[in-house]
Amino acid sequence: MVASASPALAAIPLLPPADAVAHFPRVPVVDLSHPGAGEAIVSACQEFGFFKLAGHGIPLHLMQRLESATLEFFHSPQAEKDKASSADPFGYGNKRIGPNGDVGWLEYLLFPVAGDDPFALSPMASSFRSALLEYSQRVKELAREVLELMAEGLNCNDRTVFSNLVMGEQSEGIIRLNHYPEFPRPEKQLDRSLTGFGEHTDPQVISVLRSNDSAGLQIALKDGSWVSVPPDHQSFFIIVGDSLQVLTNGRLRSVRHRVMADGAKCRVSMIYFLGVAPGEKIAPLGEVMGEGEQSKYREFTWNEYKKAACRTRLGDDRLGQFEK
Ligand code: GA4
Repeated sequence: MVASASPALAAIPLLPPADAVAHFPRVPVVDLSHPGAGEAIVSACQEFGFFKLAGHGIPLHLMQRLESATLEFFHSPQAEKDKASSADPFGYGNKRIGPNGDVGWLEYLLFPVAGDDPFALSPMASSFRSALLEYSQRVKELAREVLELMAEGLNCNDRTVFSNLVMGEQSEGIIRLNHYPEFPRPEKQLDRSLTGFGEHTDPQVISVLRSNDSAGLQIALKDGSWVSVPPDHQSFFIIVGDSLQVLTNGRLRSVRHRVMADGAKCRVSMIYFLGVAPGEKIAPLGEVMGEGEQSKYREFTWNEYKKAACRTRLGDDRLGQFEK
């Protein structure tokens, strides 16, 4: 007998069951402490727009500190969590993603990262805020290192061409803390997979993702097929975003990805999205263009991109409208 889903679950689109999606047979791994990391980053970003980062030097306990504080928040009474929701995209959200009707089996917190004490005004406990601050500072420095190695790997004369764009005072960073809960008891027997976070590409330059040891992340390969990425709570996953695809005139590929929720074990992920400043032009950098190479995109600013993105659904191809 197939029991029917509770209303909370019924509203969420299904995804193919976990065993119908192949495991990523060879997840590219870059060890930051190895020589040749720059070339390895570039080749992974050309082929997949994605890689696993090991040897990064951020201690596990620092990641786990934020993970515990995050879980403590999500386990607090609903009325408490709702106090952290707001009209703009930032703050607490539940099932609804973005302004255009996308839904997924998750709840989340979204924070802008700007200034010296970006979370000072956030409505969470001070221990949560300090875990977030420590984590975000370390991950931002890590992102700098990755972007500088990437510039070297692309043979740029200036190794800071990418990092400078996301490290400025005005550069826009976002942290997203996602909680994909276990399904309610009756549904656990159903063996169904729901959309946790629907397929999309990230808008920014790069995203640095860390999750607990619970599966769910899937990426699309060049041929459009989906593979699931085995979780690794000690590593980060780096995701190339639309901005970097444009900055490199398509050499590095922004990767479509999604999260499947099977409800068996809760998944917690924390993602730091590193973006450029609002008025920054997003166009292929001279440093990466070959002699006489034409831009594949018409020029636009980050503000223009964001305005356009706000009118789209999660799965839409947001770069399409800027292609020549
Ligand atoms: C996808 C990546 C990040 O999670 C995010 C998302 C943002 C939001 O949640 O408000 C967007 C989505 C994301 C892209 C298109 C728009 C905006 C939801 C949505 C439908 C925080 C981001 O920067 O872009």
